Amino acid sequence: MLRQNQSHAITMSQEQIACLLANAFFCTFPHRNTTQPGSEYSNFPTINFSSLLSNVSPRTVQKLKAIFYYFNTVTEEATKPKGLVTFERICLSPSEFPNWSKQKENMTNLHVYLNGFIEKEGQGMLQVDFASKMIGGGVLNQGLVQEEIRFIQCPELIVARLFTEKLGDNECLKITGAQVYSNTTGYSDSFQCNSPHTDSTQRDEWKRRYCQIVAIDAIKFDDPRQQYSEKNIKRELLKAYVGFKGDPQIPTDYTPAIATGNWGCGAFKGDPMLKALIQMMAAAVAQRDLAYFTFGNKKQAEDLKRTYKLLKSHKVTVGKLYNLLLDYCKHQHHHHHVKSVSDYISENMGVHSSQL
Ligand SMILES: *[C@@H]1O[C@H](CO)[C@@H](O)[C@H](O)[C@H]1NC(C)=O
Ligand SMILES: *[C@@H]1O[C@H](CO)[C@@H](O)[C@H](O)[C@H]1NC(C)=O
Ligand SMILES: *[C@@H]1O[C@H](CO)[C@@H](O)[C@H](O)[C@H]1NC(C)=O
Ligand SMILES: *[C@@H]1O[C@H](CO)[C@@H](O)[C@H](O)[C@H]1NC(C)=O
Ligand SMILES: *[C@@H]1O[C@H](CO)[C@@H](O)[C@H](O)[C@H]1NC(C)=O
Ligand SMILES: CC(=O)N[C@H]1CO[C@H](CO)[C@@H](O)[C@@H]1O
Repeated sequence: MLRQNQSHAITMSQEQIACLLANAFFCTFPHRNTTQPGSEYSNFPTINFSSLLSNVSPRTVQKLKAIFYYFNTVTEEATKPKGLVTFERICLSPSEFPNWSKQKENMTNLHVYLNGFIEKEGQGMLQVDFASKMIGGGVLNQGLVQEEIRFIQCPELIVARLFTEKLGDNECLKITGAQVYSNTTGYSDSFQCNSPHTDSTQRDEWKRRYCQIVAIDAIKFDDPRQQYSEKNIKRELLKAYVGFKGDPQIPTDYTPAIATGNWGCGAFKGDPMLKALIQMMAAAVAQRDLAYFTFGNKKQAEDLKRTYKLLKSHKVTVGKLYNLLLDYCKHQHHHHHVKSVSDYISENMGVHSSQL
């Protein structure tokens, strides 16, 4: 079990995963029959497939199609995958938390992509899963946004629900070696599973596909104004940082860039610009470059490029940007007609650069 506050990894063969998922499909895991508060596994996601099988809807039909493509591929002698997959829970202790207002790092490189997908154009990079605390979110239910789609394309990810306890604020889950089994298009009600997919991604020396995904869960804001507070900004920074932090054994020159986008900005109501800045700061402290996908949103892509250029040309460090964001939170609390975070920063950057 990957329990809270224990950094630990599990590596399994793809065949073992298929066996566990076959059991999940038939709902054979004992003790995993209730999510009642206080019950034995209340702090874990559900794993048996009963909710998927019993709620017939266009969404679950598309999901099951992908699940069947997966089982076909893993049970056919000719296509049976013969590699491994690693699931690693990474936890930071308070002594490893950055002190954001004091961080002197400059912004790393940022490349904004108007089109493209994290899982496709982000190949070879560390790919961000906009996760739920309970890994996989609504994958075994009606959910069909970024995380759930990824888990449906790569059903091996679903097995993480068997052993990954709810993520704490200082933790992430990294998955190395997952394979894509289905070709899909669309999301939510437009989601369609089109055909089986043959994944020809190379394998590493552990026979894992060169594919690394990191699950980080953003805060779900009931009221979007809640995000403009020091406590919540710090929480999101820490979460992004634990996800982005490289392996200390591997030199930064060999550490791939991060492929991400509007993390926690849909149903979770995050402000896309604030979330982009938070991820830029975490990436800077982790010394990694960012590829940011705006999924066709042209205005956002331009705003982001402009803000990034400004930060670079003013040599704004992580600590300086952090202090600007805290000032912005105060401004938010004192004014009725508030500026956007990017407008506030461009107007106040000069003030801060002369002060610091
Ligand atoms: C995990 O560690 C963090 C940081 O030390 C702490 O705040 C949190 O309470 C711990 N959680 C559990 C469940 O022990
Ligand atoms: C759940 O399963 C356990 C072990 O199989 C059993 O003891 C328990 O009574 C079951 N609980 C419910 C609510 O079905
Ligand atoms: C972080 O830095 C600030 C400013 O110097 C200081 O007041 C604070 O105690 C530091 N926090 C930690 C956790 O070290
Ligand atoms: C940030 O960039 C400035 C010059 O633009 C340089 O002097 C400084 O050393 C850099 N800081 C770090 C932590 O690399
Ligand atoms: C996925 O399916 C779509 C629609 O059927 C098709 O246009 C596309 O070429 C397919 N992609 C792959 C990688 O098979
Ligand atoms: C057959 C079985 O164990 N079904 C359970 C699957 O999980 C859900 C949610 O935990 C339970 O409600 C089912 O009883």
